[in-house]
Amino acid sequence: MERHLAKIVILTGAGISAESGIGTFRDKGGIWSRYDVKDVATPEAFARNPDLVYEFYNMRRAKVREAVPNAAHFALAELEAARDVVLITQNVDDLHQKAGSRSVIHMHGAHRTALCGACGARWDAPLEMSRRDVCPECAACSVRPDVVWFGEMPYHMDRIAAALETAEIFVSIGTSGNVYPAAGFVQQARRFGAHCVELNLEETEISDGFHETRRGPAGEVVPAWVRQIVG
Ligand code: BJW
Repeated sequence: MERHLAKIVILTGAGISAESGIGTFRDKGGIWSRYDVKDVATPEAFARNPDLVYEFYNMRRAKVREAVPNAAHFALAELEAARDVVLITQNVDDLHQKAGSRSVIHMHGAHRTALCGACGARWDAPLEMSRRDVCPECAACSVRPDVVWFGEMPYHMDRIAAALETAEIFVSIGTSGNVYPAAGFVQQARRFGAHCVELNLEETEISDGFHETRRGPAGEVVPAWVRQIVG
């Protein structure tokens, strides 16, 4: 395989933003140890108690606005400038864009946009979202965070499937492999012949599916891996 010319598909998860001060979900002290998924990250939770869900995302949106990218985000932006890269993130922060990545597929949505649950319009999210907000397109009071909750279909699945089918290298960075369909991407990419690499602080649920695993903080292992690819 001509590694230097390969098409590289990258999947990132919460671990890549950990060193930027954004908490992960399932690590010790993570978001799901402080909040019950069923209270804040399902459509049913939003229907039952929208104020709690708005508060949860307002708090996280405010934190993300202050955050700055780390060496791992910058290394991936450098890689994108030098090679054929498709960058898929499960994260709803904008640290890849802040680091200079131009084309990012946000499969679980983004803090920076608001979504109208009635007409599907999107616009820049206000810092504080509330049930009083009105859609600028259709005037409905159905404004919600533009994120994918459990039981909802992740975004851009067609583009992602096409990328996985043509990947020569698939790299999974800082994701625990607990949440599908993202946790199944390594198997998809592998089936189509990609060399699969996992970069993570620890072993994960899906480590066995990779040809190669490297352990360590993203801020160290990602720049090292990128240097090896770019030369
Ligand atoms: C470091 C580090 C450092 C730390 N350096 N590394 C039964 C079986 C199979 C599937 C299902 C099932 N029952 C239900 C399902 C489906 C369900 C699912 O997967 N459930 C499982 C929990 C069982 N999935 C869905 O509902 C999804 N939709 C769906 O499946 O639609 C149908 C469909 C079918 C077929 C094809 C296509 C579609 C929707 C999932 C939505 C997930 N939403 C969330 C919230 C988004 C908004 C928000 O941010 O609030 O997405 S949940 C949360 O988990 C968030 C994340 O993106 C996602 C993944 O988490 P991630 O990124 O992996 O974080 P952690 O915390 O888990 O891991 C961090 C990792 O970093 C760890 O490994 C650390 O070691 C590492 N790390 N510091 C490097 N410094």
